[in-house]
Parts: sequence; structure tokens; C-alpha cells
Amino acid sequence: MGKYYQPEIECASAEELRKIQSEKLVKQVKRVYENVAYYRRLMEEKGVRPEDIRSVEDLHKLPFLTKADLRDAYPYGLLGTDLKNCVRIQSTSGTTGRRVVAFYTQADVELWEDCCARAIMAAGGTQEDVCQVAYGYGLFTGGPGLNGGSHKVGCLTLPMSSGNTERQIQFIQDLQATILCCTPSYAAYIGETMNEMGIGPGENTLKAGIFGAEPWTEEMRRNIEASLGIKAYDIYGLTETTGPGVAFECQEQTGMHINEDHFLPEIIDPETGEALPEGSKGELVFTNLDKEGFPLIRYRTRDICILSRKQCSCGRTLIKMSKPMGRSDDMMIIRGVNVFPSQIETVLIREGYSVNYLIEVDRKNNVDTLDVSVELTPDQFTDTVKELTEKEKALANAMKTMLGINPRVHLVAPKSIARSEGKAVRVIDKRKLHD
Ligand code: DLL
Repeated sequence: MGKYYQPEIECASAEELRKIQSEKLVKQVKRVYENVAYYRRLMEEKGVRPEDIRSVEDLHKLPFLTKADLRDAYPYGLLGTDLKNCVRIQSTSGTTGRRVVAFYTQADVELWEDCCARAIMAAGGTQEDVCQVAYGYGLFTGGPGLNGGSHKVGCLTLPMSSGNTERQIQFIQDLQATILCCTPSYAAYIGETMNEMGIGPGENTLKAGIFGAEPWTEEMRRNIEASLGIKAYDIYGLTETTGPGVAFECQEQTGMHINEDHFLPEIIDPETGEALPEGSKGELVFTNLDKEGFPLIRYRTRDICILSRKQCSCGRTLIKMSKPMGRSDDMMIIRGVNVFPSQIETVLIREGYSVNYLIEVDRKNNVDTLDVSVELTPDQFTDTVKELTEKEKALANAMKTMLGINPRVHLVAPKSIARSEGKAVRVIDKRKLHD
């Protein structure tokens, strides 16, 4: 097996790729127009018809989709095919508590796994490898995506899911894992724990890691590489368009190749929506060129990055995206889970609390912490510690149900959270996630 999973695509000439993209786009727009009433309405409002889209040059004529559209159309409004043709869902949190539910046909699952297989091979993976998948399995796309990719490459796959670090380390050692897939913060934690257990970087069989789902810096890459004695590769993706494998890093480790035969990228000005020329920094937008179950057209990711077609030493011609440099909305990624301040606010209102609150996010020993301080109104305020502790616990539980992760809740005295004179500062993120 060579070093590319699908060399005919990964190393195609720019003209070949353009041709594939244009043909797929024309078909996809027609299909979506016919099958998805929600998007047809958006196209009608913009006065654009499927016949107006003849090639990728016409992409800018089409309307955008945003997370708000996903919320409005929840759960079936953006289905691109009959539900009976779908075989799977995956899900993630949405902006105001409504989940994003993405549907997959068998063909969608196949193309998704192909993308992950490309990523694994770009990290040096072959049939000889033992690939330990320590991303979460379940509704989160990380585990299922890399699991599928690992099967396609023919690696021996260890479907560990996340957590239980000692067992992770035991499997790495006993089954001689060579590739580790998990979030970068979990990789750092595994590395640290191994070192504490006296297993140095040269004393494990790991050679590569495929880490993503959250922002991480070059400094963090160097730390992980040193503690585990591996090469650490970045991988990017989002549930709405598929999951991991939308883009992946190669040996050059200077940005991620986008699987642009499936995900057509654009960079736009997040304020005006205007498409920007290659090399500009802006919001990444994707069009699913061939997904059937949940085909999104011009979906605004809110991730800010730069695209580049500079020649890559790995031989792949697929366009590269820089690491995401931030977001154009207020989404935070905490312990790999997407969290919006609006979700926390929704819980507070529902539970009868004031919206004077402060969210503090930090990272200690490579683990993210989430603290939410909530001001009590004078009539809620009590001196009884027991009562307060119980209320804090109940509120933390309600947030856990909404967010999927456990916050620490602090109920504080009336008027103790500083009022701002301009925009309220509701979030303090002390992690330094972007270079
Ligand atoms: O995080 C999919 C994934 C799983 C990617 C495993 C890589 C590995 P969501 O939970 O929908 O999907 O979150 C998507 O996470 O819009 C980015 O803001 C962020 N993100 C994903 N990968 C990276 C990365 C998965 N490599 C959102 N670097 C995206 C920085 C990332 N941010």
C-alpha cells in the first residue's frame, strides 16, 4: 500500500479537481433544490435557480446556511433524501440548546471514512499499524470517524473511546499501538501520565498521533511530540459537514489538506459575506459536494482561517487550510465539547436565575475547567450553606444535561458580579489556544 489512500484524487491536477468539483456541484444543487424545501426557499428568495449554477465559479450566487438555519429546520428540514435511505445520525450541541443532528446514508458514511483513511495514511498509517482510537464514541463524530478510517486502511483498530487513562496506557503498551487518535488535550494528558508512570517517550511503540476537534498551538504540538515520542498531526472537521477528516495534515505539518472533492471550501468576510481571494483570512464556508443525507450548501463554519494552494512537499495537490485562528461567534470548545454561552443562559432562565453570570474557562494539567458564577437575587439569597450547596448542585446538573459536560457552579451574592458599561463580559477564557 502506498502513502496515499486515494492518489488519483489527492494528487489530481488543479484542472482535474475543478472539473470534478464543478460536475458534482451542478448535480448537488439540483438535487438539493428538488429535495430540500428549506433550501429551495432560500434559493428562491435570492432569485437563483439550479440552472444558474454551471461550475464552481457560480458558487457565490447561492445562499448561505448557518447554525440558525439548522436550528430552524431541526430535525428533518434539511434532509436531502428519504429518511429510509439514511443509516446513521451523529450529533453535537447547537446554539440555544437545540442539538445539531446530521444524517448519513451508507454512501455518506463511506466517503467520510475514506476521508479519515486519507488522514491516517498521511500520518504514515498502513495495514501494519495498530490504531488506538481514544476519541469519544457515540453521538460525537470523533470515535466513529477515525474508527471507520482505520478499518479502511486496514489497521488493527482499538476502539477505546475516551477516558480511563490507565487502561489506555495499558493497551498502548500491551497491544503495541502505533497510532493514537484523540483530542490534543487528551494526548497531552496521556503523555504526562505515561511519563509520571515512568514510561519515557522512547519506551512506547507509538509513532504518530492524529489530534483535532479543538484548537491547539504549535507549542502544544511540541510538548505532545516530546512526551510521547511521536509526530503529532492535526485533523479538522465538523459534525454538520460530516465529522473529522474534512481536512488533515501531512508530513509537512504546515496546515491541513482539505478533502475538496467532497467539501468545497471558500473564505468569506464574516461581516459582509463577500467571498475573499485565496490567501485572505476569513470565515471558512463549506459546500458538501456529494453528501446525500445532510447536504449543506455554503455552510458557514464560523472558523476563521486562511487557505493556500502553495505546492506541498507531500505531493498532494489538495488545498490547505491553516489551523483555525479563532471563531466569528462565541462558541467555546471545552473538553472537546462545543459550548455556547447562550446554552448556559437558557438553563439559568429556565431554572429561575438572573442572567448576571460569568463563565470562566481555564486549563489545568491539560484538562479544561469550566466555572460558572451566577448572581442570586436578594430574595433568593440565603445564609444557609446546605441550601446553597444543594442549589449549586441542582444547577450544575441542569447545565450538565444541556451541555454534556460538568461545570462547577458558584452561586454568589446579589450585585457581586461586576456590571459592565459597554458589552457585558460574560466569558473569560484563560487558555491560550491560538498561536
Ligand atoms: O470536532 C469533529 C472532529 C472530531 C474533528 C475529531 C477532528 C477530530 P464538532 O464537535 O462538530 O466536530 O466541532 C466542530 O470544532 O467548527 C472547529 O471550531 C473545532 N475544530 C475541529 N477540529 C479542529 C482542529 C468535531 N483541528 C468544531 N483545530 C469546528 C481547531 C477544530 N479547531
